[in-house]
Formats: sequence, structure tokens, C-alpha cells
Amino acid sequence: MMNNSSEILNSMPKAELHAHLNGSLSLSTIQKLIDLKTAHHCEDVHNLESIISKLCDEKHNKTLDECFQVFKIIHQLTDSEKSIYIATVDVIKEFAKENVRYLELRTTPRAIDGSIDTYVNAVIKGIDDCRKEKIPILVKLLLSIDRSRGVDVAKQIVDLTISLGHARNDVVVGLDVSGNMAMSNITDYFPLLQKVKDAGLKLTVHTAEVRNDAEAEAILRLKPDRIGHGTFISPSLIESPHLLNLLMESNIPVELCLTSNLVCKTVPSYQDHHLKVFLEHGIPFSICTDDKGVFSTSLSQEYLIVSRTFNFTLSTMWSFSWKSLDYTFAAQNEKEDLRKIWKEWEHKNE
Ligand code: 6MZ
Repeated sequence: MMNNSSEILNSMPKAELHAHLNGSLSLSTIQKLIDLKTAHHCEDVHNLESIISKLCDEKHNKTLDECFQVFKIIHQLTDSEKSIYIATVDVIKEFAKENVRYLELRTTPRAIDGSIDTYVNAVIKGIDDCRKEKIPILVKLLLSIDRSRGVDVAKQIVDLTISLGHARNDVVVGLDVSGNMAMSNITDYFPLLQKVKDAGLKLTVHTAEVRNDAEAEAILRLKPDRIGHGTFISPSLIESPHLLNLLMESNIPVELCLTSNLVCKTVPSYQDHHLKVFLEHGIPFSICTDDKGVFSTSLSQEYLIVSRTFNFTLSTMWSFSWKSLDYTFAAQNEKEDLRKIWKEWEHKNE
């Protein structure tokens, strides 16, 4: 295989398994949504514009709490069917442009005109239209629970996930649990999460993004299909190998988001990222972006960072991308089709 470079990693087929819709908006989409508000004579748009450009500045390191404030601002821009549709289409096309050939988008439905169905239908319409336009990317959707919003809101989202997981099982594949970990007790949500599992849908849970060993253990014992981050499971950050052993036994794949963790200061440096420890312990993982807009990154950029930080060859990087296909929530026949694309690229670049 050729040498690693940003061009070659850009051309390599990749699978994105952890992308929050509203965190993935590029500045050009944000500008489009601001213009949409201006056209509708919404107040405070200039104020919004200056806040957003400051918050999206890549050099502006944020704590995780500050990130949750950024999301609140972005949510003011995606508050109508039209803006949610635009956001979805733009994000899909941007990922497709950097050869992400499989995208699992996740988003937390908010009520539009009193209905969360309206929000989700706008996202699904965006996905369907990209499919009709033959954008070369397979897109699936996970609905997210924001754990800071309480169990009653979560219940509505779970019910919608289950009904769409049947009616639109070509798109809606499961549920994600995200949001501010500090603001709730995860076990309150377990009966709902079990309901999703019992309905045969997939489950991924943000786990140990900040340190909470008891919570991380409870989530691992629930056995979600994947977990997000898994930072404070790593023995490089916590003294006891107990959680790492549990993760190894369960063989749950982990969605790793290096820039997100670095910017939010949950890992001290790229070199200290737990990807290396997880690799050494045979823990399955997938390289992801988390919020490509808020963290000014792309999936190709994350691959480049991993290859440069740990000195991995192109064929190692390709194998990371190849293995992520196993961890997707796509159907078996879809995975087979994707594997053909990956193999074709490998042969061309041998
Ligand atoms: C936890 C996160 C997150 O759902 O409105 N979200 N939750 N940790 C993170 N690490 C940085 N990044 C994003 O996208 C934005 C929402 O995703 C979750 C938060 O709940 C945020 O409000 P959607 O499309």
C-alpha cells in the first residue's frame, strides 16, 4: 500500500458510527440557517452569529459543559422542519464528499409545533432525498435520548424509535443515550433501554466520557451493542483494571472520538488517548468524529490524527476502517455490499 497522507485517507472508504446531527453542522450550514432566520425576520440573529463563530473557533478549547452550551445555541437554528431538513442533507453530503460510505447519524428529537414526529420526519426526508439523489453513502439513523431531559421525554423518544424501527427499518436502527452525564442517574433509564433491546433494536450508550466507575459498570452489565467514548475505562486513566476487564469480557465495540476528547480535556493529549490501550487489549473500536462542526474536524482528519500520532501504516488505517463495518447497525446484506467497496479500494491501492 502507498504511504499515508491526508489525500489518501480522504479517498479511503470510511464508516462513521458516532455523529450527532446538530454537532456536525459546518460553518457554511450554520450561515445558511442564520440566513434562513434573517429571511424570516427572526430577532437576535446578529448576536447569534457572533456567538456561534466564537464558539466554533477551533482554537477555542471548550470544557464538556461549555459544549453543552454550544449545542443549546445551535438548537436555536434547527427549530423548524426546513432547517432540520437542510442540516441533515448538508451533513450527509459533507460526509459523502470525504468518502464516508456508511453514516450512522444520531439526533435528539425536539418538538416542532408540539410534535417530535415532525422533527424526525424532516431528518428521514433528508436521508430519503439523498438516497434518491444517489449520493454514494448509506445512511442510518439512531434517535438519541438526552439524559439531562428526564425519563418522561425519553419515553416518548423510545416509543417513536420502536415504532419507526418497524415502519422505517431501512433507516431507523436504534437508540443512543447521550447528553450531560453529570445531570442524571443512568439506571433510571434502564427499563426504557431494555424495551429498545427487547424490540430487537440496537443500543449505544455514552459511557465513561467523564469518570463515574459505578455507572460505567452498570452500563457494561446492561450490554449495549456499542458504547461511546469509554474514556474512563482505560487503565491509563483509572487505577483499577476492573472496568477494562469487564469491557474485554463483553467484547462491546467502542466509538472513539479523539479530537472531541482532547478539546473537552477528558484526555491530556492525542498520545495519551485510550485508542492505543484498547488496541493492545484487543478491544474492538471505530474511529469517529462525534461533532465534526463543533470540533472543526472530519472523519478523514481523525484518521490522519490517529495515523500520525501512533505511526500507523496505511494498511493498518484501512484495517481499522474495514473492521468498523462489523460494528455497524446495517443489515447483513448491506454490510456485504459495503465490504465490496472497501475491498475494491484496497486492491486499487495495494
Ligand atoms: C454527550 C453529546 C456530546 O442530538 O441535537 N452530544 N452528548 N457527550 C458529547 N460529547 C462532546 N456531543 C453531542 O446533537 C447535539 C446533542 O448531542 C449530544 C448532546 O445531547 C447535544 O445536545 P443533536 O442532533
